Amino acid sequence: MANLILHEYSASGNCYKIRLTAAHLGLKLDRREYDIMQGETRSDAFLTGVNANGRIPVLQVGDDFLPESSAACFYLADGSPLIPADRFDRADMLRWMFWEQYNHEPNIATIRFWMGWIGEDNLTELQRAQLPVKRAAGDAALTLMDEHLAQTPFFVGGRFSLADIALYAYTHVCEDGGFELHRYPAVQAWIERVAALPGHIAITD
Ligand SMILES: N[C@@H](CCC(=O)N[C@@H](CS)C(=O)NCC(=O)O)C(=O)O
Repeated sequence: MANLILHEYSASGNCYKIRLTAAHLGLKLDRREYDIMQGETRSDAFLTGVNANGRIPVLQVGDDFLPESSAACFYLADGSPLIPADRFDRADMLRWMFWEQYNHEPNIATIRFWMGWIGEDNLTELQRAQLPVKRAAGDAALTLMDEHLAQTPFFVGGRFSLADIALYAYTHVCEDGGFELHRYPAVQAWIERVAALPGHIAITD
């Protein structure tokens, strides 16, 4: 495989998904840090050279740049046991990854960022108005996960896959945004299962 560089902000769960995938696969990533609080992903150099969408993570593969955490995880894990061999299970894995991006991350990750990085007192009027809506949507996502995980040890086919990595990243730190994990016992047990797997690394690693 070509040289791999992760353009990232290391506290971001989206960036952690890629590091966690690489760790499970034993792949080495070089890391370039950008301070998103200082707008470093909005510079002309970043927009023209790394990602026109102005966001991290971006996985650089040789001279090619791949934004979007799910796409980057899929690139790294292609052909490995982190992607189910069964056709239906493979699509089901994508179902959970798309769901994470639409129903989970915009609520749970956004509230974590607002609370932990911007600070509740510094929210705009619009953010303040959106807070209860996003909290309810985040709790609905955790409830759906809890119901699913009460039936199965991992999200797809009873085996650890990219779906678990995508959902673990922001779920295990959701209390940073004030979500209460003790209300979701099957999610809590799954978090412990994922963290106990060989090859696991922490978001702070
Ligand atoms: N859907 C994207 C989300 C990327 C994203 O929202 N990145 C945030 C940090 S987690 C960012 O770069 N924010 C800085 C900015 O928007 O300027 C993914 O999964 O990679």
